[in-house]
Amino acid sequence: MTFITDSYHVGILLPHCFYEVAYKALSLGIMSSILFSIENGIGKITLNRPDLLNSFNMAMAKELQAALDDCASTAHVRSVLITGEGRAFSAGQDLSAAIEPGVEIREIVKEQYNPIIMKLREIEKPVVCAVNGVAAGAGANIAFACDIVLAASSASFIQAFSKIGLIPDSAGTFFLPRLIGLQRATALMMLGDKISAQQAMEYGLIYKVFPDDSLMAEAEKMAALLASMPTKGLGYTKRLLNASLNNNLKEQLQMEENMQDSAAKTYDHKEGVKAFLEKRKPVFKGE
Ligand code: T3D
Repeated sequence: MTFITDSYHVGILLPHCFYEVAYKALSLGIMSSILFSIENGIGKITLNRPDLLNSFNMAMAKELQAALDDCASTAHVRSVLITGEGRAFSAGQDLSAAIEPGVEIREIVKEQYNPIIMKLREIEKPVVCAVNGVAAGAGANIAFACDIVLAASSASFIQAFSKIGLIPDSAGTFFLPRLIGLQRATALMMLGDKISAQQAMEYGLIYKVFPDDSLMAEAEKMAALLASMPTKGLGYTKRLLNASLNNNLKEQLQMEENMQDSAAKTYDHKEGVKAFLEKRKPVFKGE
């Protein structure tokens, strides 16, 4: 049994690939603002400030960043699942923390949100987001930066920024026009209308909606499926999709050629083809 300690977390490593890492506010001796566990190849991150609708302060943002780093660097994590505790996914920035004396909003964006979005996009493992309730402001845009977004039927999404005189951050102005077109993105951002999970799915902002009581089971099933798939190939696919947001056709074709070459050299490609020819289910290792 091994203990890991650093400024953000304390954990216990157990044999048989089961890790349970509880993030703690060590100095205060209280549970911190996220829950993080690694089990069966899934890094599960739960935003855990339910009394404040999982709104972000610096501590929660840093803990989320640290958990994403752990998921990226831990080889046996092959998918990530993000959700929220309680009735909200996240109400975005904790507005009481943002008005504390000496707090610069530029620093909040730079230190909290920009690194979260970059880590979500740069981790070469699939990230599933299970939106369990309202997702507002940065909370909504963090969800939209994930790879596959599922939502409970009672969940809702709101670009709340305009209502408090701010602009949409956390890459909202990057992803929304690309996901749903300029017209809808503009209207949602300027008006700050709350939309239902069903509406978000019809717009193409999210992938699927499930009844409230089956969301987590469905999200865990999807994360487990992704964790059993060829991780490197999925990672290369994500790299290509990221690049496609800026590349021209010629650049993208070149990159596909390069990534296909890399994918073809993986263990999982060989196993996939072998299993197909032997008419059996493949056993992928993520290698
Ligand atoms: O630093 C910066 O500001 C820059 C970074 C910006 C990034 C952003 O995310 S800006 C956008 C910040 N978020 C918002 O403006 C959303 C504010 N919240 C709401 O609009 C609503 O609360 C919701 C639509 C999210 C949910 O509505 P509802 O009716 O379900 O709940 P409620 O009654 O409004 O909220 C419940 C409690 O949570 C309430 O506290 P109380 O009365 O029970 O003591 C409310 O004040 C609190 N709460 C909700 N959101 C926040 C919050 N407290 C702090 N910060 C919040 N964002």
